[in-house]
Amino acid sequence: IETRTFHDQPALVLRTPGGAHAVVSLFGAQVLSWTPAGGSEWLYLSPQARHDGSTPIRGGIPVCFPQFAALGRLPKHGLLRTRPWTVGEQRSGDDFALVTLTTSEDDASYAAWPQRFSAEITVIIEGDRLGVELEVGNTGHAPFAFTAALHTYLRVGEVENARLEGLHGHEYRDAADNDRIKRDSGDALVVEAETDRVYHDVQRPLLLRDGGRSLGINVEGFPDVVVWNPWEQRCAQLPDMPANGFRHMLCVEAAAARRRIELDAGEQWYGRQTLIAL
Ligand code: TA6
Repeated sequence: IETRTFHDQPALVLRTPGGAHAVVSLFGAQVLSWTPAGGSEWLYLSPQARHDGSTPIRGGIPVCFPQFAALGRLPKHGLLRTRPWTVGEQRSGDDFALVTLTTSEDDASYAAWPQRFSAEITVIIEGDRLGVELEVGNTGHAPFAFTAALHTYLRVGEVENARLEGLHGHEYRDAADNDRIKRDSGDALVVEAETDRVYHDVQRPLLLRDGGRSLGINVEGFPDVVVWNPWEQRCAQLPDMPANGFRHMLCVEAAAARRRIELDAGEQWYGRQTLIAL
């Protein structure tokens, strides 16, 4: 584990003796790159992403808290993806490397959302796995409620050729179609148009097939799964995405979006997403 600059911003670089590798930016505690041992990059980072601290970084795994998307009055995706985090624990062994980053309320967050909280992101790489855990504590004296997500941008060869399995039969809210509630009926989701869905109460692991490689996606604590691809038109409106960027990414996000999570004073909550290269 070493602290380095990545696109001129401080970042932690994790490596295991077996060849797994990840980069975690201190800006937003955002994982920006992950290569499993013996494999290839699984995270999409836009080549036009801005790394100057002025906007969220487009790609990797942005942390959304205490608000997912525009489900409230706070800035989109909340308050944590545009601030520097503090490095906590760093540990490595024969086959793993682990780092923890922390943050808590400050004057700006308190002005926007008057709550006292602690947030911790733990990133672990181990052989063919990447684990990312968000832990939230209510350090104030009154309960609060939040929505959250690990907004994971997965890298795919060609999005129309990728298949996401495991969502069959689930209800979802279709944000690309006036928030209509629908039910998934295909055996695999193939993205061929703008897609912005919140799948409710997904208990099963998911499988993403991308040409010759596959990725298992396991989630604990986050009840929902968001699938997002902006497709051509919306992608063209994103200044930090190349015109064809949407073809090489698919967001599959571990989320708590449908219902808010309520946390009493002094309580903690955590949610975890584990990616397994197969
Ligand atoms: O998670 C899906 C979503 O909420 C979409 O609606 C889309 O706008 C995306 O997040 C990206 O948001 P951003 O603020 O990073 O451009």
